[in-house]
Amino acid sequence: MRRPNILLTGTPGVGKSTLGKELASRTGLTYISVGDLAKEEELYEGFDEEYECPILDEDRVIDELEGKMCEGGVIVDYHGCDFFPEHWFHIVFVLRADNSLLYDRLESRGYKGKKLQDNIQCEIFQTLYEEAVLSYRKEIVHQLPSNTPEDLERNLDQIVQWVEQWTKDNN
Ligand code: DAT
Repeated sequence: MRRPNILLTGTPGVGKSTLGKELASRTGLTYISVGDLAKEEELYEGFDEEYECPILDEDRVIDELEGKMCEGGVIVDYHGCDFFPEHWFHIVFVLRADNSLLYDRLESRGYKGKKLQDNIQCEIFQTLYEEAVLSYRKEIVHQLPSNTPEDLERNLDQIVQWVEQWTKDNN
């Protein structure tokens, strides 16, 4: 049976992994965090001194995921979206959170100084939304508010419904 691939993107802290894991458990799709995958498989090509984090080796990430993406039924979570092959995804969700909430979430994750400020700016300038609409057909890119538990529940309901409809239409 064919199943769709979903991309969850947005600034760190907007709620991608929270939504992605719950979505996987409700739909049976496979959740993949690109950040976690890169850590496990060491898919890096150097170290960014300014942000004190390793630099993702995008080509190796693509090689690593290609087989699974061809099979379908994958939920990909990453705070970037312009390097994935466009044909991988049937739908793209950009999660959005209010600045003050995001600030608190990132601060409690231990972000501070420039890293914290830059991530808040990334959300203010809707960097990931712009990246998504430049990288995918506009019709498949959707923004989702991700501020409250009610938002989470609403997003889950909507996406579960979409997955069921897609699966019906494509089998
Ligand atoms: P991301 O994967 O985008 O970095 P996350 O899923 O780890 O984000 O969530 C960051 C924090 O925010 C975490 O403590 C859970 C909380 N959170 C996520 N979605 C939320 C929502 N809709 N309402 C309230 N809190 C949320």
